[in-house]
Amino acid sequence: MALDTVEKTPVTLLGLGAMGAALARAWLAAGHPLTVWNRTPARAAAISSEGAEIADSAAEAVAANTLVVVCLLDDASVEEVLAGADLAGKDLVNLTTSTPAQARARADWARERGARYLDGGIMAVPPMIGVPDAGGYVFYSGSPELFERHQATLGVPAGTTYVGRDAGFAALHDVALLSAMYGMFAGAAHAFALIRREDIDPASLAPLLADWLVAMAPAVHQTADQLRSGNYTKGVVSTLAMQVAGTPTFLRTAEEQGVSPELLSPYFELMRRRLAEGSGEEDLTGVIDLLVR
Ligand code: FVH
Repeated sequence: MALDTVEKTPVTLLGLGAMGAALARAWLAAGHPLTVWNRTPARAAAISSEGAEIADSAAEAVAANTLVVVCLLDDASVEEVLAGADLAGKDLVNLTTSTPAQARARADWARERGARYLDGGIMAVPPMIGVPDAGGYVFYSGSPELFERHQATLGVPAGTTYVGRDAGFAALHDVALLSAMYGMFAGAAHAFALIRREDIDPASLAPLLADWLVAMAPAVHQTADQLRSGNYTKGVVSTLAMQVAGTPTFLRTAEEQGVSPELLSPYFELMRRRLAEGSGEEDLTGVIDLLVR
C-alpha cells in the first residue's frame, strides 16, 4: 500500500452545524489537521473524538491556522463570531450563504482587517459532502491567488468551481441556481396537486416527471444563446403566441382538479404581457426582460 506522504494543509473551521460537521469529517478523513470551534460546545465535542482540536474561542481557533473556513448560519453570525479574532495574514474562506452584496461587503471587511478573502456558495447538502461521486460542488469567488493556493484542500469536501474575482459572484451563482430549483419544485408541486385526488399513484408520476424535467432542462442553452444574440426568435420551436393560447387549458385543468393556480398564474401573466408587446413569434426568453427592473 502506498503511503500518503504529502503534508496536508491544516484547517480551522468555525461552525459545526449540519454542513460544518460534514465538512469537518471530510477534512479529517483526508488527513488534514483540523481545529474547530462551535458556539454550542457539545457539537465540537463529537468532532473532537474523531481527531479535531477544539479551540476554546473563535479567536483561538483563528489563531491556530492560516486557512480559516467559516460555515455559519448567516452573514450576521459571521460578523459576530469573527468580531474578536485577529484576521491579519489569514486566508479567510466564507462558506456561509449570503447575498452578493453581503459577500462583497464581507470581502472588504476582511481586507480591512488584513485577511485575504474567498467567498463560497455550497451546491450540495450535507450527505453529499466528502462523497466524490455525489455531484456536490462549491462556487468560489474572490481572490484568484487564494483559490489557487487552497484549491486542493477546498476540493476535499466537494468539487470546486471558481466563478470570478468579484467576491459576490459565488453567492450570485448559488442563489441563481437555487432559485431555478425552487421554480422546478413549484412546478412539480403543481403537477402532484393535479393528480392528488385521482386514483393515480404519485410514485408512478414521479419518474415521468423527473424524465420530463431532464428532457426539458437543455432548453436553458437556447435561452442563453438568445440572450447573448438579442434575437429571441432564433431557433424558436414553440412560439410565445402558441404557448399563451394554451394557458387557458392549464388553468381550466387546475380548476377541474380543484387545484389553486397560484404557482402557475404569475408566470402565465408575464407571458401574456410579453405577447401584448407584440412578441408572439418569440420564445419565452422575453419574459426575462420583464423581470429585470
Ligand atoms: N444544510 C444544508 O442543506 C445547506 C446546504 C447548502 C449550504 N447551506 C448553508 O450552509 C451554512 C451552514 O448551514 P448548516 O446546515 O450547517 O446550518 P445549521 O445546522 O443550522 O448550523 C448553523 C451553524 O451556525 C452557528 N450559529 C448560528 N448563529 C450563530 C451565532 N449568532 N453565533 C455563533 N454561531 C452561530 C450554529 O451554532 P450552534 O447553534 O451549534 O451553536 C451552527 O454551527 C448556512 O449558511 C446554510 O445556508 C446549508
